[in-house]
Amino acid sequence: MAMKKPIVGIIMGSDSDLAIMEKAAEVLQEMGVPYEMDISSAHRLPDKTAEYAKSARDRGIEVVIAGAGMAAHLAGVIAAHTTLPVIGVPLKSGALNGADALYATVQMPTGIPVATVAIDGAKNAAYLACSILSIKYPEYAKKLDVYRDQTKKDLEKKSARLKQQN
Ligand code: RP5
Repeated sequence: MAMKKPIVGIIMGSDSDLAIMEKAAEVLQEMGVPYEMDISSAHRLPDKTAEYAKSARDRGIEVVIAGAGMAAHLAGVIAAHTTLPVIGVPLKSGALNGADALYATVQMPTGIPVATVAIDGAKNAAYLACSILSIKYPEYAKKLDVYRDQTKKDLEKKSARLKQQN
């Protein structure tokens, strides 16, 4: 997608993570946040992962969203190499259905935090990125307000419909 200079970096451990991580991209697109997307792996591409994280701030990235499954060290390794906010998305894959990725992503040592969302919570990772960015860019605060207002109206409509039926 052609867009302004990216301020959010979406990164994932494998192309098999794309179907879920694309949902973060869709939310950022809706919110008008320029982003970049790439594949790297803490284990299979350790040098690329370190370089990605080390160069992120200088490249203009302000928030990183990192998704990985199983022994999910991607978000943590990125957080080790940058002081930018890193949001981790544990992905459901393998025999343990994402519980392994959740623990690996969330249980970071003091001083190297990863803001971890739910298993497969790529959309919430993007909304959280917008919240972080809204401190600097008021337009994203406005877009989040519009989104939440719409969610509220939709649920009120559903509630009214249910009451009518009963
Ligand atoms: C992790 O292992 C990836 O993030 C992916 O979720 C999982 C499986 O990767 P593939 O074997 O499908 O490449 O590193």
